[in-house]
Amino acid sequence: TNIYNEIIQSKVERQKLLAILLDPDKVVLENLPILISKINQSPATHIFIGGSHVKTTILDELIVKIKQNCNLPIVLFPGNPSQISAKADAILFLSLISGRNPDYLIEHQVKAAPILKQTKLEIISTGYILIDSGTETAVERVSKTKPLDRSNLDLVLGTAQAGEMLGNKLIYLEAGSGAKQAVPLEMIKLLAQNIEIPLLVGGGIVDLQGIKNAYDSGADLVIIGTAFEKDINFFNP
Ligand code: 1GP
Repeated sequence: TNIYNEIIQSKVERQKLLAILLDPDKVVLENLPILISKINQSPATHIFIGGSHVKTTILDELIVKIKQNCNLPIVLFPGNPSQISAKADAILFLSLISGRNPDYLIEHQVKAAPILKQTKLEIISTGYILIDSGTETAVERVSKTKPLDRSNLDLVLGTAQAGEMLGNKLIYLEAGSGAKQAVPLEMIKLLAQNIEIPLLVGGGIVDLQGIKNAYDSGADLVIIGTAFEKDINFFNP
């Protein structure tokens, strides 16, 4: 299967997608069976794995264990080239286009390319746009880049469109994990109406209504990390 083609197909059919983001540093392997059963009962369509400062050496093991009991595609969402595992299905090959730090625009990608060539991972180039959420998030701290102003819609749109023109296959609009405020809905609307490629939205979405609002505004895929991490019953009906 080709994960990107399935995302495109879902967009065409207006079927909304949901990714649960697991931070491998925070997953306790003993708790994995219950975590996986909760994921299997949830509406999730994808598992994203990553974080800004993953130090784990258990990444391969974690992915293998998830795959034993869960059929969802596993997509790496790496903070740096050490967070690559050939055991996953795909990788968001990120470029932090809201920032002006060359390390996160091209340097890490140059280091990652030969490693990725050794794997069968599906490479999904992704324009990653960090939006200000009021307080500093891990992405901002680790990448040493400034997020884009929440009110500067023209700049955010120009950034997304440039990302698309550069050949990115996805745009990921990010408030940052655990953000106090999610991305503004009018920003999602504006981007959804003015780019062709699928729009991913995450960061600071803490309830089911927040997910619905993002979908209604035009997000094709929503990422939930912290809310599910804090409450394993987050998706219970
Ligand atoms: C972070 O967008 C994801 O990259 C998810 O954020 O942890 O706030 O859900 P949360």
